Amino acid sequence: MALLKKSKTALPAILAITLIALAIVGFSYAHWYENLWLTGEVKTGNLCARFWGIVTRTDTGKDWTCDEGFNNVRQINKDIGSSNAYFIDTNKDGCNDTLVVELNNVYPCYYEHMAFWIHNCGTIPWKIVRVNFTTPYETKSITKPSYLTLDLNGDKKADIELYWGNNFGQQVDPCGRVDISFDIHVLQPCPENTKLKFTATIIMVNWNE
Ligand SMILES: [Ca+2]
Ligand SMILES: [Ca+2]
Repeated sequence: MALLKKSKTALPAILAITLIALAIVGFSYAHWYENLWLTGEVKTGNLCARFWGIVTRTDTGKDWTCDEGFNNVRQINKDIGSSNAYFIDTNKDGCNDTLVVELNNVYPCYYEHMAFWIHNCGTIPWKIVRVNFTTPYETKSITKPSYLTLDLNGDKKADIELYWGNNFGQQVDPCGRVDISFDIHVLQPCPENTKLKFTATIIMVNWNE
């Protein structure tokens, strides 16, 4: 009887211990999950990139020209063409994401070089993976340093060639920034007396090493 009585009292005790144990496990699990969540937040962090400062241009007066393939870049004694470049916020998130380039009264062989900075304003490193070039008539993407041509007036003939170089795949840490530059060479089919325009959008991904 004593044994039976003991076992009868032991069962609820075991259940109670089990329940407490489960409660402790549940409690711990909840805490662990919360910690994981917090850790997860830190790890996913805030991916932020923004253009920094201004776009510098080589043509600030007398024009520059070059030959095919950006060879023989030289300044000439005339100021006919000009360029303009500025940043816009296409998705209205308060952060400029796209570069607009305008070419005014340019002509075949006109050369321009532009440079700007992109700043890591977030909490995690990123790298540039793609640049999309858009005209009203076509979009082209590059994922590595590349030459490309763009049709800016819709006649299916390329009006400019571009060379976009550095910084693909380079890790940029929070608060860091990268200097990006590209060349423009106006080609023979370029229309006369026209303002030509294209945009470049830069796409980053988070990059944790
Ligand atoms: Ca000029
Ligand atoms: Ca064209």
